[in-house]
Amino acid sequence: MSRIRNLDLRLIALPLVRPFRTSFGEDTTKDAILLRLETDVAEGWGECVAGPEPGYSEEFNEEAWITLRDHIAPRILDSDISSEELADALAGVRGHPMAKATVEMALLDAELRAAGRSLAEHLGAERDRVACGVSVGITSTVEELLRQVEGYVSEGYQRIKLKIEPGTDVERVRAVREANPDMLLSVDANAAYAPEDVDVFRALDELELLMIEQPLFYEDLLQHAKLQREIRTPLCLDESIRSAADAAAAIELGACRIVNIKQGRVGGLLEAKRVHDVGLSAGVPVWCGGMLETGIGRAANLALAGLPGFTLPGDTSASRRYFREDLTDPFVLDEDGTMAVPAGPGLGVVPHADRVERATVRLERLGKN
Ligand code: OSB
Ligand code: MG
Repeated sequence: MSRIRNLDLRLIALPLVRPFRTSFGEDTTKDAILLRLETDVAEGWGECVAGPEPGYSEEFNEEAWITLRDHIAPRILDSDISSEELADALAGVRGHPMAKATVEMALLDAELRAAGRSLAEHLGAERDRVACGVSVGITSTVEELLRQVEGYVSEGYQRIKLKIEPGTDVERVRAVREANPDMLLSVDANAAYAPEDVDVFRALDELELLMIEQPLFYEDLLQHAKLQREIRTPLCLDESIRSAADAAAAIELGACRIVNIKQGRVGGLLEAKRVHDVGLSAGVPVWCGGMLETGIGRAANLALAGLPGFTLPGDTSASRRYFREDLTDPFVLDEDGTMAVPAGPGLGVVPHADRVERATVRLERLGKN
């Protein structure tokens, strides 16, 4: 057992190659908290998936920073708590899954680095390459959307996901479908619709979509179950699934037929694996979502996506889809639309110190020295 000596909290801002617009907002930079954790024997890195605004979920950077500094750090600093024991050690902090997941990622990275084992191996990954899709933001025109989609298709992405919102939906999706008749195509509403919008979903139901992601309010499993009974296209839940228990409930209720797994949303990689296990034993396909992560969080996502139940292409896109220069060596899409699962110890990546420095907006060191 090794002692957790200190934690560096860092807020970074990294320019995106193009603005990313969803039904809840637009980002032009990736603003994220990075955590560097140091034990007696190793260092580990974690990336928090919260953004600057509480638009996707309740958590946001300023709040996650305070949670990490004032409520999480005091419970683990100078202790020899392991990643397995972390959830219990943090049980006194309700909620805040994204903040908790950040520490778990860094602790796993440090432990596995010390042990010389990869995260993928530790989680039970069975693949060394994973199928990748791409999430396309809401554009100002349909022409621009078609142009972006064409670019991603030519790069080899195996599935295209279009962000939609009320008023920017059926017509756009139909245009993309007509230009790409055989493409695996899905849509993501980020909870922007109401049960009364059922006609939109009936129209989308004609477009041979792989899935419709999070159409309705994030706390409403019942309405998702009712909508799923009205259409053939599988519903996929993202925001609504915050734990393995949520996944089991949603599946049993018939609220979804596919689950998007994001380690940050469910409180960490270990719970993400349990969500995967629920899907696998119920015969429900899962896939790895994304939150525009830098190479640090991307490495963790790829390790997770190597598990056997991840049978659909993930939002695990290449570094160049997001950043001109990633914080790590770039993740590259192979021509066949797959990406390699990192095989080195821990996350298998280390951020470049100079790039991290340049992107840093704020730094706070916690613990001794
Ligand atoms: O709903 O999946 C989402 C990005 C930020 C917040 C929510 C979502 C997304 C994406 C992008 O769709 C996925 C990615 O490429 O990382
Ligand atoms: Mg989503």
